[in-house]
Amino acid sequence: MTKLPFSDIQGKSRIIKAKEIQVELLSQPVRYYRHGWQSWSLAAWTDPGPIPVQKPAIFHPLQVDAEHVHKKYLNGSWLGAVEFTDGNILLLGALGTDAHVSLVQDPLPTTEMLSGQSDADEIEWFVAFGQENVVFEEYAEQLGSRLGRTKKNDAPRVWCSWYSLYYAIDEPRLHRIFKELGDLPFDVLQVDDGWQMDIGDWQANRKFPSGMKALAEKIKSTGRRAGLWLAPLIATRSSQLFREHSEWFLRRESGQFVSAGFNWGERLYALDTTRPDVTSWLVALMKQVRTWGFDYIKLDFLYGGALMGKRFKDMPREAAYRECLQTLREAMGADAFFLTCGTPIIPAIGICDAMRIGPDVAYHWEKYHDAYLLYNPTIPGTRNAIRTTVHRLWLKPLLHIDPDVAYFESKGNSLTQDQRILLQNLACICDFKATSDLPQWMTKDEHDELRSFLGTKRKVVRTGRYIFHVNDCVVDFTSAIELPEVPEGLTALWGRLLGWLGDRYVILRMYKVLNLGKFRKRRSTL
Ligand code: 9PG
Repeated sequence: MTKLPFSDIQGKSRIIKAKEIQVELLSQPVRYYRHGWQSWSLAAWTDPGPIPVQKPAIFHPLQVDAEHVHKKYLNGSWLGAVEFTDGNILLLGALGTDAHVSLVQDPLPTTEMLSGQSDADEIEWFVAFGQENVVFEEYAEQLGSRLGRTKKNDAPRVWCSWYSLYYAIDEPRLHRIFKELGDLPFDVLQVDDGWQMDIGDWQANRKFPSGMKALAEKIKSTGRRAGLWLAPLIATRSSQLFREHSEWFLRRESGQFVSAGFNWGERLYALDTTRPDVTSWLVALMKQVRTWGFDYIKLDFLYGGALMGKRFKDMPREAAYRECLQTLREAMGADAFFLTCGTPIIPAIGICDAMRIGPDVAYHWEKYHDAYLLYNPTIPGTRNAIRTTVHRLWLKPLLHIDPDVAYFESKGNSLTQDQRILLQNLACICDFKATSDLPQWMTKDEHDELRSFLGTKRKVVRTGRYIFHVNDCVVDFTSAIELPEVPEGLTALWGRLLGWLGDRYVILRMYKVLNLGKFRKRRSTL
């Protein structure tokens, strides 16, 4: 254990090799920067007290780091920081994979400490005190020189099928939309979830009778790159992959399958990516996608490759994940644009071109039951997306950061104009422009706004933690940042009941029915 007195880091940053490290704080911090594990997990400055464990627990593997979610003290993945009354911050950050930072009390004498722990051997730690932007910039710089930087050109401008159509995609509908997008300046048309046979079975389903090669060709005939979504590291129990190769899936020491959470109305399982047969299958899959003609590849639910379990190769879980990403990258080729989503953050640096850095946006700002009853800041919702994304902007020098899509259409959208404009400005701040809006649903003005958004670069200056000047307009994200109040009394009880029902799938199945209703309604307007 390496102990670092505060006086050792005043005025200079330090890089220290250790398996465990503790940095003593001189005074009580006023805020704590918690950094969630993967794209969707919360990253935010919060009060230094604990916040409730988000619910339902069945989602934990796909929303947080399930290994640390029940810890009573403040903690985060790879890094942690504290802010003092004078506005300066102290950051402790790992420069490698498989590390965790907590804010702990040393009982004798009572002092608080930032404590870093590596699950692997000794790693390098970055420690710095000072102005927030300077400290994070230096941390990113150090990460970049060890893990790599992948930002080359501007990020492509993307139209993505998910946020307007969800599962309501099929061949004729997509063909029509590709045509209706006309000459809007998109570089990529990306087909999201809904084309595949099952999660695990990555062949075209019945809705795409001409197959995926024909679909990619259709996109390319519009003069754009073809993009495709896959979730290659997980599978549902019903998939052919799981039924035929259950031995490929990650298990615990006890032999039980490791849960990768719950989605698509089903339990999810994760591949053991250290098995040679799994690696060959993944390589063949990536090559297949390239052969079809897609070269913008959005790989999602990637956390599945970094869950705790007993692997074929005995190695730390995040190092295994990084190795798998490297294999995927090599298989898809250096010329493919590789977007990671649902990805553990630090292990993906230097490998992918772009990374989703927050939860999904949605047509709503925040849902009462998600925010206040389940206390879930990870679930899709625009407020959740903005909050976490704004807290991860420091990653920008390393790779393209994806804040998820911006909306222009107001039809069927419960976001206010101001909230939509916040998303549009966030896209400009991230330098990553994507939307899912359908031309036929936009008014003439909305269509023009989208064209100008895609066609012009806005000037961005950051003037505060949450305040920016974008083309001389002040953009203030404060309204998205605050976390919901901690539920008490009856609300807390009601939340617990809802979480319990969720864990027993009752609510989740109801959700599926409700969502299907939503998709049907949407489809009928197409
Ligand atoms: C397709 C979508 C889109 C989207 C991805 C991902 O339960 N969850 O917490 C949860 C989070 C995100 C999510 C789905 C579920 O969305 O981020 O862009 O590709 O999958 O299914």
